[in-house]
Amino acid sequence: MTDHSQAMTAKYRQDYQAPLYWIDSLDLDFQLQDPLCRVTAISRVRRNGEHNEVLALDGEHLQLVSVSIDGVACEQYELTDNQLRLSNLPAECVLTIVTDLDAAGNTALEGLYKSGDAYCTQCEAEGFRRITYYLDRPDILARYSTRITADKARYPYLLSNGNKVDSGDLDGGRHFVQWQDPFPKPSYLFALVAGDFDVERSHYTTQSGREVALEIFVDKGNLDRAGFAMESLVNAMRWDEQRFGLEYDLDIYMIVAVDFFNMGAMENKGLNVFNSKFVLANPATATDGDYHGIERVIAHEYFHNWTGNRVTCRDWFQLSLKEGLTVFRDQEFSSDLGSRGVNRINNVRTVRGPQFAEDAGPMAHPIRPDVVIEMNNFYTLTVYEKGAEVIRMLHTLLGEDAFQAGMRLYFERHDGSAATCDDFVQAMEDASGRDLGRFRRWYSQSGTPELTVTDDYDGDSGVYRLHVRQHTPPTQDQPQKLPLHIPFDIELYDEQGAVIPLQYQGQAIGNVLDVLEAEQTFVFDRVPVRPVPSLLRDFSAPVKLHYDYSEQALAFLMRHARNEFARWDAAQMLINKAVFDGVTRVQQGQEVELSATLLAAFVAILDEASLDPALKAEILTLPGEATLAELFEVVDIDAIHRVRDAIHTRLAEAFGPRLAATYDSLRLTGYQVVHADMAKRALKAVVLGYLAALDAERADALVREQYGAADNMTDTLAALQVANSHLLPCRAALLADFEGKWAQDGLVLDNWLRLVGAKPAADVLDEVKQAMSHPTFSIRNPNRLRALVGSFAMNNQVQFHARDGSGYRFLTDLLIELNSINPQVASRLITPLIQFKRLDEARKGLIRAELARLQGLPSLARDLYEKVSKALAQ
Ligand code: B3K
Ligand code: ZN
Repeated sequence: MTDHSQAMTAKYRQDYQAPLYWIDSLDLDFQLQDPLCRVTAISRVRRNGEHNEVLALDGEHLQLVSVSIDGVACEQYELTDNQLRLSNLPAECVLTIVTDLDAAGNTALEGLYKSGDAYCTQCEAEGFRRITYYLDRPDILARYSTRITADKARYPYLLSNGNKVDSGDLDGGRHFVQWQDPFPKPSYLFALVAGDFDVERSHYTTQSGREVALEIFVDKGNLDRAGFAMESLVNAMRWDEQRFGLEYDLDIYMIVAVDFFNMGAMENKGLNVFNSKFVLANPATATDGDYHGIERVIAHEYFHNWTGNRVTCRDWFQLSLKEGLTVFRDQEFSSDLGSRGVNRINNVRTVRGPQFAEDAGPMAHPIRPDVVIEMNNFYTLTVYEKGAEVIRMLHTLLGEDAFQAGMRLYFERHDGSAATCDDFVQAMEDASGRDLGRFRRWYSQSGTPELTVTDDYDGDSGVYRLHVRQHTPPTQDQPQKLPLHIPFDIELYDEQGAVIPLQYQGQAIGNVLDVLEAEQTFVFDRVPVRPVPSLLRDFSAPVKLHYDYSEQALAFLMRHARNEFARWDAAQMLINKAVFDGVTRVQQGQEVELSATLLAAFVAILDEASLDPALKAEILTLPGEATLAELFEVVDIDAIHRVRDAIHTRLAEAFGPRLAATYDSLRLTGYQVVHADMAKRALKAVVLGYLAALDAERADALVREQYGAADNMTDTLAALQVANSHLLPCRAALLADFEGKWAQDGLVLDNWLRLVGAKPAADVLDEVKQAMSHPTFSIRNPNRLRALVGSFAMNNQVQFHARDGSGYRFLTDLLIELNSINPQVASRLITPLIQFKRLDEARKGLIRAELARLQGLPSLARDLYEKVSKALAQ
């Protein structure tokens, strides 16, 4: 990166221009070899209209060998460190470019790189330019054919997109395979894998009768961990046919699990590449949570085949077009297959916690960003999770039938092309006849809207009024905000918990109110008593709700709300009130106290025999410290921690002997990955945590027993987590035992690394540093890093924010090292250092100094540059 200023230039959504040239087909030839791989790329280039502009091809970290145009060697090109520029091209030509690249030296894990012994690729967003010079933008759709040649013994499997059309042996122990992908695609969906694997095989017959071969490639010896991923794939294929009417379109669907991967997985056409974390599972190695994660990610990447691949994005500002929509689809899949309530709760936790924090920080952006320096920085919670909430709001406003009609129209109009978010909303609008004019602002406006609700009731007339005010506070990227179209789902209850029908002057009113203006009043009549309102049911919009609920009303909703999510949400609000109150008390040197109303409401949940244990577990799980921090203007890290702890202990005392009884009632014989059992294990883990708060000695014995007897990773880890978070006497011995058992297995060892990082004690950094010299730890492996350092920096609030600045310094030192190894991973880990606005002045000062240290680096990667400079501009 010699031209520093140019590399850091921001790109604006408004500047989009259609490409000057098209590329209709690309024939790739890969010679995989040491030390450099050779790539020959033959493209059919077609000028877009009449002009004489240069063809500027993207390329980075490549060694150019030769260029020819229509078979004639070309010397008249201009080469910079990120472009190959060709002038005076005919209207159509065949361009042949030969380059060399260093896959083994590619530690950024973008482009073609080595994961262990295998070659693999990651091209989204702009990694293809590290493979060959190309128009590396998503609106260039070409037909690809790919020929791969490599040593046959070391790389018996040579894979790429589409269908295998030829293969054969060559001299010198080498062989080749030729692939052809019939579907035109953008370069970011290209994939290549070469290696030696075990293969899990199955097949699927689509609803129209197409036979599809399914193949999952895993490292040798891991075949006993591939079955669940295969089951999930088949479930996803069936679900997409049933719910969305969408079926698969190639003869083969391949998934490859690799250990070195920057994110979860990648939806390359016909050849998904996965982080092995989201493929490999058996009861001994994976937790229930891991199984859920695999099911979700396998489905997510499969669903991209339509929402992302068949219809792709015109430019990267439109990323949420595929990601928000595909997350919505995977959420619906998980909800249709499992518990809708529990899924909703967990999705909302992510939005209210880390996504709201993103909105409040220096990286705030709309789900369709307006300006980007490094595209990899915009694979965010806002684009993905808030993006999915925006799709969910459309679904709420339109209903399933009109929404599906909108999807059909979207595919009718845009299949095989690159589209925009506006195109999507237009299809929804045209298919449903609903005016989505104001709704479109969700795509252009950043930040978290706040709804402030008051109400009044007139007993004589039976009229009840809800006054709703909406306001979006300014964000770092956007000072001015406009009113949005907010679907506001409500229900009213009488004092027995019966639903009061919503009506006005003889007209029934639906549950979803259209909040459109800055201030609006909704009037209901024939309301026989002052109702208890259940507001923002199912989190019908990604907003903060302010309504002055009494503790009694919240306890009432915890018991009576008809909707599982609303019951959980009432419990959250009750805890939030207690935390808010508790922090004030602690700051004044007083003890934390909980009201009898709150305690009784939580005891009643534990006692409710007919309640799904999974939902019980969710309700009884206190919000995390980072989420609680969202409640405060100035965050008192230590007070929040103490208050949360105290609430946990008070609740444990109120539960008393019920805890041991519940724990015993939840013992299972044998391990099965089915909802009913997962629910019991989840509740058992929560109860064990309360037991530890109540009676550490007793808990120590129980934890040892559970750890010793467990026949599955879920119970094993639940025991370790309680030992770790309560620093039980057994902690050191159990952790050492676990480390000894799984020292060779990186994925399982990640659990140990997470526990080490989360140790709630002042010496945690010593243990973290020691863990970094574990033979299975490598700074080059993103999973290991995220497990250890991510858990320390994101889930160990008190120690990471230690007043002496040691946590900040540790992370910054690491980021400096990572800046040159893997900037993408560095840029994810920096999050807790840039979201410092609400910390006290002393901590802010310490963090600013560390960020300044980063900013002073002579070769700061774009990824970190963008975030550091925004953070320091706060
Ligand atoms: N589309 C990929 C994400 C690529 C991230 C690039 N930095 C996985 C997914 O969302 O399905
Ligand atoms: Zn995705």
